[in-house]
Amino acid sequence: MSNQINSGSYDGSQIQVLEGLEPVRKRPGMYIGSTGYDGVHHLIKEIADNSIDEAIAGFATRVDVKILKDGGITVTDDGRGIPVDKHPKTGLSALETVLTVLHAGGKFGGGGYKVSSGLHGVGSSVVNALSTKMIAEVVRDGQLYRVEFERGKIVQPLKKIGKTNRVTGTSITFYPDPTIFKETVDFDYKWVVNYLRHQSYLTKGVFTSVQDERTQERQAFYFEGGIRSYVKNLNIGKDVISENIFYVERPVEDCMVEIALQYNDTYTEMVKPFANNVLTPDGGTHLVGFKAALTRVINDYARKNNLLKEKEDNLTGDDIREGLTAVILVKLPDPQFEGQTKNKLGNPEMRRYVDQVMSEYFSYYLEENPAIAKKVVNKALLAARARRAARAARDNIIRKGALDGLNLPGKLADCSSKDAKECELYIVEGDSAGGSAKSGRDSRTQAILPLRGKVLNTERARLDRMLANNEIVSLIKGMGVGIGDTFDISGLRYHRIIIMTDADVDGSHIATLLMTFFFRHMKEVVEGGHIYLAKPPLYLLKATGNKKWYAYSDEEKDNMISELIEKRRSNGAKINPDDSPMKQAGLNDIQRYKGLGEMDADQLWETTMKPENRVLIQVKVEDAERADAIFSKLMGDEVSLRKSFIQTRAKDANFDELDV
Ligand code: 0RA
Repeated sequence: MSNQINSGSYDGSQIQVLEGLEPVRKRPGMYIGSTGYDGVHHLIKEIADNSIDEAIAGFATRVDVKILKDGGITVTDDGRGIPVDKHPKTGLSALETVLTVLHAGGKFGGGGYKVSSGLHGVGSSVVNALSTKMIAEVVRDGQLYRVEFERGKIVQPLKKIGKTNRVTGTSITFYPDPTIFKETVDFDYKWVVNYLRHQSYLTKGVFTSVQDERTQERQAFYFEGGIRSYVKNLNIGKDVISENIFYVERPVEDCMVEIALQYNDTYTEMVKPFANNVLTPDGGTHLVGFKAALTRVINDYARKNNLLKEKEDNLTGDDIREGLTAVILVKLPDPQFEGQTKNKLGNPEMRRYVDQVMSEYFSYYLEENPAIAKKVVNKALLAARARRAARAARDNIIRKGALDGLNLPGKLADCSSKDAKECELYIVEGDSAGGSAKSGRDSRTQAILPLRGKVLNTERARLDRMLANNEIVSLIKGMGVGIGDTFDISGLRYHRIIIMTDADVDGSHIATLLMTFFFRHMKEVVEGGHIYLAKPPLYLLKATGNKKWYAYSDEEKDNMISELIEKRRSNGAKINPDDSPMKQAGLNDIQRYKGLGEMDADQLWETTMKPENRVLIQVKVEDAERADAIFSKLMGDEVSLRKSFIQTRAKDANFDELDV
């Protein structure tokens, strides 16, 4: 290839070869990060982001996604339509150029802000290269155009198909190449829903929809308020200090700053910073500017209005952000994403821009809403006081050596192995089941911590109250990770923390309270996949000759009975269809376990603790935002919501699947 460059005689078609898509197929990971689930879904983002850009620029009003039965996906917008005129450099139409030449997309950037992330924005041509088939349809001036590709190469050149009554727009259909995406080429409906929901929040007034032809599921989003609606939704299930949401949208130089915020009465801070519609979980300059301005404006207001006395210290940023829900969205022409995972915005000017907009408009907001301002300041003052009390309480407990893990809780029956990777901590409901677990366990790797009665609901508890609760202190001590600002995951003494409670409403409640504690105060432990729910059997089926079977669900019990009947029949036994199923199956007894306490140590070991037999459910947080909403609903004020959840879903432990 370098020879061709040196020959000095290349024309347009050769340029295309040089900038062609072969490198993308050779090293897909370099262009889309992974060739697994994430990579496949990244393709959707690459295509749909362009349509969203067209909406941000003010030319499209809707973006519709259709997951096809045959493995493809179609993204349609009602924007201007990708231009179809000849591109001077390639001799191809602009549409074909955008889809076959690497990095060509940017050159066609429309008016307004080009909000492609700059990082992932490698464009539609990459998707084309990694698809067995791609079909692009464009409507301009009432004419429908169409072009078709296979693995990035044109197989049906651009052709005018005919007239249509759609005015303008772009529609792209593609099929991920299974020889590239070896793990999976299945699109996940939930991923698309989540992506579109966020894009709709971040682009006010855009209508988005997804339709799944495989399952007939469909969903649509439209948020008139944009990030205001986002904040409102993040606070659902929480008591807000005022319905009035602070909102500002201002251009600064060639950038745009948009902020929405609202306080709730919890202790959790939830600030979501975005740059060009990309979430930046590690923050960056926009977040720094926001925090600095918020802290300064509130302290200034508090001083000016004598809410903060002369001799009192300034409120800290942490105090001020307790119970704060905020979304910060900046748009800028050339975003720099930094850090190991590129999750942090680096552009230095954004700090100033956000600070400037926030300072000016949030000051107005406080002046105009003195009742809200007073509540916000008082809340921060309370937080400051509580923080001092919590620190004193913790220091006191640490002085007594109670949290350091050297001094293990009296109730803990530890295991003998000190290799955390193989160690398990069973948190067991009740002393009697705790006793059976202790006798039945493998004491080399399994430790037992019995908990008595109800666990404190930590959704609304501050550190000082938590540290006054013996069960919680035992748990923290036993785990060896500390709490609050002394939390350190490297101290974790067991890589599996297994919650073992009765299979009834109370047991589910205790499990939920424990999960709340882990999610709110030891999130890293949950994220590390260390939390599990043990699933004790629901039934014991007994037959003559000391034969027995355990069933872990009603369905499993019914299947077992059918299998036993079938087996007897094929062994030639006479089966009377008028008999009860139990009798037909040759069973003497079906026992329903009401609690762990009904099992003796051997049974508990056999059914719920022995690694080869037991059923464990790993607790996952795939989407922290949704999990947060669920815990707020669950553990907040609304008792009816909580009851129905506990009865139906707590044992499933997949926060992502729940509807909130
Ligand atoms: C640049 C110029 C024009 C349209 C677009 C980009 C465009 C790109 C995409 C990608 C997906 N949907 C899109 N819609 C529009 C048209 C400029 C003009 O018509 O004058």
